[in-house]
Amino acid sequence: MYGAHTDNELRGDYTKAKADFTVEQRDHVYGEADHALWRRLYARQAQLLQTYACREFRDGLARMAAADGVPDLDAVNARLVPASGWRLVAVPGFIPDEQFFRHLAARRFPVTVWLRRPEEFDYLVEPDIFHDFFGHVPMLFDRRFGDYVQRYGEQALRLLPHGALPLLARLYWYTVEFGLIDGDEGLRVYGAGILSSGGETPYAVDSDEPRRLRFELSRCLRTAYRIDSYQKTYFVIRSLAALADVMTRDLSALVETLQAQPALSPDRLYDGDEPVPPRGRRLAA
Ligand code: HBI
Ligand code: FE
Repeated sequence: MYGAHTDNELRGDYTKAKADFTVEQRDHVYGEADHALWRRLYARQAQLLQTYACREFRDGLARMAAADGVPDLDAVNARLVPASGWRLVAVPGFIPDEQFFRHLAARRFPVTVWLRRPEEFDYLVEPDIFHDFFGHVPMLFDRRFGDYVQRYGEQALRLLPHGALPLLARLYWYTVEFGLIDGDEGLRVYGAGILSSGGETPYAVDSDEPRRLRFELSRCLRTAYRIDSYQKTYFVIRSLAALADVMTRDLSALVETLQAQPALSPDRLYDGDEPVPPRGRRLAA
């Protein structure tokens, strides 16, 4: 997916972007074909949610009322701001790390304005409005998750000048993008990269192929990730409150220690890992 290329060949129109890289969504025109594609994307993912998405995601999605076409960000803000203090801002696409973290730290979530083409129904490299909106926004209705992302933005902004981007990007990747949770409904998904993908949603929860590990902050910060295939390792949190708690401590010292250590491979287990079984092999309650 994305994470490595901020410099060349970005697909969006950056000519009208302001200093903070935001644009006006109304300057981007969606045609009837875009709305039709949106409805198809939405319908496919919505049908997977009841069994795969965590409750907070399902609740958030229901509050967005965005099944009928490409959503208007301001209309969603009218519900999102009172619910959790988060606000959506439109961006041309991938934006520089510092600006991205600045938005998160201020409880503003950047949403790409353009929608993929029909031939990219299943896969695209850069985040589009379907990934950003359908994948990320439902969870932002949850205050605890929103606190986690804001605190992540604050710490990332502070640690970025110290060369911490590789570590910070892994943490975002394995939680906000590809996170799993096992709460009272069993193993479920909260990560946007999974929930905006038709193929990876069942794979992440049911397949015997990838490793699923109990979330541990330093293990996660050290683990390299794949951008060209489904993940080989997922990290499983116990609750969103526990995730938010992780980010209340100052990560400076930990990051400095881990920067001196080699990255871990996503393709194998290490001593001390605590595997979590796929849902398919779990005993009935
Ligand atoms: N910009 N639009 C957008 N979306 C992202 O997810 C994003 C970004 N810029 C930087 C960035 N992500 C990375 O720094 C994080 O994934 C760590
Ligand atoms: Fe994303």
